[in-house]
Amino acid sequence: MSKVMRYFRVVQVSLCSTWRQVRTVYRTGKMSDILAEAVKGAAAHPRPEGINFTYGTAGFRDKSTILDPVLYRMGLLAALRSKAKKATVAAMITASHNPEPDNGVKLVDPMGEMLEAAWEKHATDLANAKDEDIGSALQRIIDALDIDISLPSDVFVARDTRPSGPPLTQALLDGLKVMGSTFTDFGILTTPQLHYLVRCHNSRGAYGETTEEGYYKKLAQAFLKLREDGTKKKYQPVVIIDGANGVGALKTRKLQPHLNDSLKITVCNDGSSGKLNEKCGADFVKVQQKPPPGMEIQPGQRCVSFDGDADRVVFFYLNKDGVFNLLDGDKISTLIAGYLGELVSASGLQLNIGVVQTAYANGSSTRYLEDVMKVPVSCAKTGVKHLHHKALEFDVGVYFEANGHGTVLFSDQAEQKIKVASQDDSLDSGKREAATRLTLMMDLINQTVGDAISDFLVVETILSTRDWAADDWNMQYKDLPSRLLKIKVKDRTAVQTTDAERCATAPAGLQEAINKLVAKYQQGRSFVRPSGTEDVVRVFAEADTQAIADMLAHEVSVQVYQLAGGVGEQPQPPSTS
Ligand code: NG1
Ligand code: ZN
Repeated sequence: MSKVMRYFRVVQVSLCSTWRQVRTVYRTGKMSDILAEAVKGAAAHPRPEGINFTYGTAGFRDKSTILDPVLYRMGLLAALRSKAKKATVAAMITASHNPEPDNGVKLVDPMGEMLEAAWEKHATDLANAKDEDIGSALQRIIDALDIDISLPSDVFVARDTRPSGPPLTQALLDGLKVMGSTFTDFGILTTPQLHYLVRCHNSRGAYGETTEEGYYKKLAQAFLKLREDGTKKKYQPVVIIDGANGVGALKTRKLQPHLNDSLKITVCNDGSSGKLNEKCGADFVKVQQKPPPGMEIQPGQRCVSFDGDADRVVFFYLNKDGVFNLLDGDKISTLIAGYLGELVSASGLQLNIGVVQTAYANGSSTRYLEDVMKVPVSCAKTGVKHLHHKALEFDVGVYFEANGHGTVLFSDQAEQKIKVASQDDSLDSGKREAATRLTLMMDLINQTVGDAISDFLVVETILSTRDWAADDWNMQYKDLPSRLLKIKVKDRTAVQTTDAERCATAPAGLQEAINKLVAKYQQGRSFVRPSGTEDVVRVFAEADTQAIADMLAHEVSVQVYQLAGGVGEQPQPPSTS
């Protein structure tokens, strides 16, 4: 090295180390100010003694009356997450399908994904830190992840229609303000709309316009282009939507004008009288296997139920004999996978399509997908983040929970190939047309997260293209009867599972007992797992008749009650009347 070069090298090194020192002093100074402010701010959001909060499958969820300190702390954490990712993140205030007095919060990552799993622990630690320990809890996260506190942060915020939403939003904003974060409060949105907006923003508009109107425009434009002219023999463009008395009803009304007259939508349970999720909504319909009371339904009429934050959707109808038929997440994923599979074949593209389900998927749907449709099926743990993760393994990954929460993911490579094919003049028109329809389907599908409004439009598109009535769709395969029960136990973590929750590893003897019971029945299947959102253990059973599914679920419940520390009265056998 020449003398001159050496001189510059020395200057460079000393400048770098001086800069590092200045930066450290600046960061430390700024950090101690912020941490002190965060502790001071906690005085207005005191944490109650004796409660342990956990960031579960759907963020924090609890009685709204105790959540104020959690929201404040999640404001602090959201700002840190934004600094760590050097991008805008989001916080959604909702308790989804749970009763109106509950509420919750979940953080959304920059591309609209769920919060990275490794941060769930930080969220739980911070939520459980004593008021005076907030500073050190934040410091631990900052040190562990080497977050530059002097970076800017920006957070999008939205809530569902719960009356507890505004004060909880305020608590979250207080946390953001303490951190000096900028934010946009979008007010009332569906959960998937917020996921969509944060992705649009961070992709600098490549995913769409960062406005609520932009969301409706993107979906409606794709929907209208996919709609074919001509009268249909069986498909009727008429639906009734049960909005669960929540945000889905409000937002469907906003979508309607964008759809022109292509679809006649009647919205019921729109919040004008009933309570959120009370005797209505996707969860009620799925669990009770019946329509919400008060809905006037003609035989064959397609009905659609959203949940309280409109990220789940199920369809149902009464057949000509008035018998209730549910078209749940499994039927939706089968319908979508079948249609996308056809488009991919017609386009001539080499893309693998797979379906991801959970153990709650109806056994008939899994068999139909694997044996008849020849589509690979993966089983993931409950919670969409697990399904989402597995769906990324396919070029086109269709994932749905049986309860109606799901979407489709297209890999970057698949998206690229499809777009190129749609504009490739050297391809024959059939191939190009199929690729064009695939690009429109990609626009219609909210790839960030399950979205009731988007999924509903996807299903309507496929039914219309196939000229199918609800009955035709339902006939693809026949659901096995099933039963889902919940059992209260002293400590739900006493139940532990493996193999995507299909096998219980604790308490000792439980899985052996389940195996023995299952072996008694034709097509019997049962598994148990601790809920991630409620303080219960869930029991699922399936068999060839409803009476047997009910009996198996009951017998397994008794085993859970006896072996896993059941509380209250022992489960009673199902009534046979
Ligand atoms: P838990 O409470 O962990 O079973 C429920 C649903 C999940 C998922 C989450 C999040 C069932 C059996 N479980 O989870 O599928 O949707 O809520 O909302 O439906
Ligand atoms: Zn929901």
